[in-house]
Amino acid sequence: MTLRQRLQLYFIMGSDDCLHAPEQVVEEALAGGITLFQFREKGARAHSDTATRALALELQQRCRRHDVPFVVNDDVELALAIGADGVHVGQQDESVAAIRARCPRNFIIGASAISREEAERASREGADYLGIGPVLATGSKADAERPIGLQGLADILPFTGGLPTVAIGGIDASCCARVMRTGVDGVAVISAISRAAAPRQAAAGLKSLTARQPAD
Ligand code: TZP
Ligand code: MG
Repeated sequence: MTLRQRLQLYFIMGSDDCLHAPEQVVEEALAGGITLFQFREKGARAHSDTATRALALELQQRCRRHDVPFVVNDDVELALAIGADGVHVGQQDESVAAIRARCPRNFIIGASAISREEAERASREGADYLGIGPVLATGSKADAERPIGLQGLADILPFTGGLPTVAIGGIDASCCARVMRTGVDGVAVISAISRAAAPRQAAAGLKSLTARQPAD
């Protein structure tokens, strides 16, 4: 499967995002068909360093059993130490160029972008994919910027240098099909799965809504 295909249903989660045990939520999300997982441990209830590493290893093993790539948010050292498949960085984190210079060639580097300029720079620096947003209002990121909307998303897509793209921010089953019609390769969600009463069913529903039809 190509990275572009892997972006179809990108689940992001840390312990603070979950209503149930993180291991259980990830297992259900995997059973529901997520195609990529990002470990993003932040917030008030986030674990300490030792516990973070232990949880990362536990979730990584579960992803491996389902052949789903495991990416770490922000923390390049943790990602390298545990042999993660890659890292995802925002604009405040280490630059894509610096990470590219010190990581194995097949290490996936994802970058966040909220504007044409950020998308162009990440692409120039060697990012493997772009996470664009927040598209809609989100309750899952304390310092989130103002949402760009579906039109804002569509306006950035021509400037991604052909990189695979995933939309993020406030996406759930009610808007997923509209988001996909902008031309992104997939959607990245936290709460639509992590806070769902039934994460497996939530993931499975999003999976079918993100499936490309032959005519697309
Ligand atoms: N980056 C931009 S929006 C966001 C991140 C990490 C949070 C997305 O969470 P949700 O619950 O899917 O809106
Ligand atoms: Mg970050």
